[in-house]
Amino acid sequence: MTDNVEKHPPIPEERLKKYQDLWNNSRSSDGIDPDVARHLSRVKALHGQGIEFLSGLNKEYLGAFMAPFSREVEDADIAVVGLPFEKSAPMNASHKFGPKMIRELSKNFMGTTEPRPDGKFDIPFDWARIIDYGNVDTYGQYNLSDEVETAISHFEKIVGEAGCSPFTLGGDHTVSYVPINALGKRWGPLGCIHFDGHYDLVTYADFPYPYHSGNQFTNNMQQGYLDPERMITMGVRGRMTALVGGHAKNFGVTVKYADQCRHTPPKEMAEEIIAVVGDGPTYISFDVDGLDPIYNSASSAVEPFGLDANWCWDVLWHVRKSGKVNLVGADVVEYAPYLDASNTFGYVAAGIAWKILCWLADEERRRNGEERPTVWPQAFGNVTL
Ligand SMILES: [Mn+2]
Repeated sequence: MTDNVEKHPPIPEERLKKYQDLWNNSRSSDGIDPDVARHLSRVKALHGQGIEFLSGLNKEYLGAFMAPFSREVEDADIAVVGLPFEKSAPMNASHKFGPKMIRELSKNFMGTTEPRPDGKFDIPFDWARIIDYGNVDTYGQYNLSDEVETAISHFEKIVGEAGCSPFTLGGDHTVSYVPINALGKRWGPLGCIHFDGHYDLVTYADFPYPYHSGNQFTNNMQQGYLDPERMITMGVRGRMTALVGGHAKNFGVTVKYADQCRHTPPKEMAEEIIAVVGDGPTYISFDVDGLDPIYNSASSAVEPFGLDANWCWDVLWHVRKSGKVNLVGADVVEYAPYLDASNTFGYVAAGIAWKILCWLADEERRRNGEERPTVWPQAFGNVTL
C-alpha cells in the first residue's frame, strides 16, 4: 500500500460530456440496427413492446418463441406444432412434456430477433407469418398408431391443405414420421440433415410395428417420401452402432460418427452436407441425444462422447449461409424435461430450435418472394420499459 498513487490520465472532458449526455438522454433503441428498429416499432404498435423485453408481461398468452397461438393455418407460413409422444421411448421418459417445456423455456430468454455470426440480425417474425399451433392432443389414445394417425390428420391440414412449413417439437423421435410424410407428399422426396446418436434406420423386418422412434425414416423411405441418398446423419455412436450400420449402408444413408464429426471443422462438414442433400426439398431432424451429455443428458438413450452444441450451430450456419439448401421443415425431438432439473438441456434444445426456426423463416421469405410479417392477434397491454 502506498500513498503516492500515480493516477491514469482522466477521460478527456469532451468524451466525458458525451457519456453524460448519453446517460441523461439516450434510450437503448437509439442507434440500433434499422431493420430491428422497424420490427420493434411494428410490434410496439401492436401493443406488444414487451414481447421483445423481459418485463411484467404475462407470457402465458404467447406461444413458442413468442409466436401467437393460432390454428388459422391458412393465414400462416410456418406452424410450430407440439407432438407429445413418448410411448416408444426405450428407457427413461417424460418426452410427452417436451413440447410444453421447450415452449416455456423459449419464452424465458428469447426475444423476437437473433444476432447472427455475420453481424446481421434474424428477424423471423417480420419475414414470415409464424404461429404456434399448440400441441396435437392425443389424450386417451393408448395406442401409438392411433396417436400417429391423429397427428397425420392435423398435418394433412397444416402442410397438405394450407402449405405451411412445419416446425415440430417432440416428443420421442416417432414424431418425425408425420411431418416428413406430409412434406414428402407436398414437395416430393425429401433430403434430410439428421443429428442423432443413433441411425434410427430400423426396418419392419427387424421390428414389425408401423410406427416407432427407430423407423420414422425407413417407413418414409419405403413409401418414396424420403430419399436415403440425400440423407446425412451426424453424431452416431454407442449402442446399436455396429448392428444397425448395415441398414445405413444398404439404404445408402451417409453417416458421420460422433468421433469423425469432432475432427471435422464446421465449414467442411457443411460442404459435405450440401453435397449430399443437394438443392431439393430438405428437412432437418435434430435428436438431442446426438449432443454430448454435457449439452443434453435429458433423453432416453444417452450416449457419452457426442456432438458439441456450438459445433452443430456452426455447421447449420455454414449450410444456411451457402444459400444452396432448400429447407422446408424441421424438428427438435427426444427432450425429456423430467430428467432436466436445472432446465439447462431444455435451454439448449430451445436455442437450437430457435436458430433453425430463424433459418426456416428466411427460407419462407425467399420462397414467397416477399416478407409476410407475423401479426399478434391478442392484446398484450401496453408494456413500457
Ligand atoms: Mn433418434
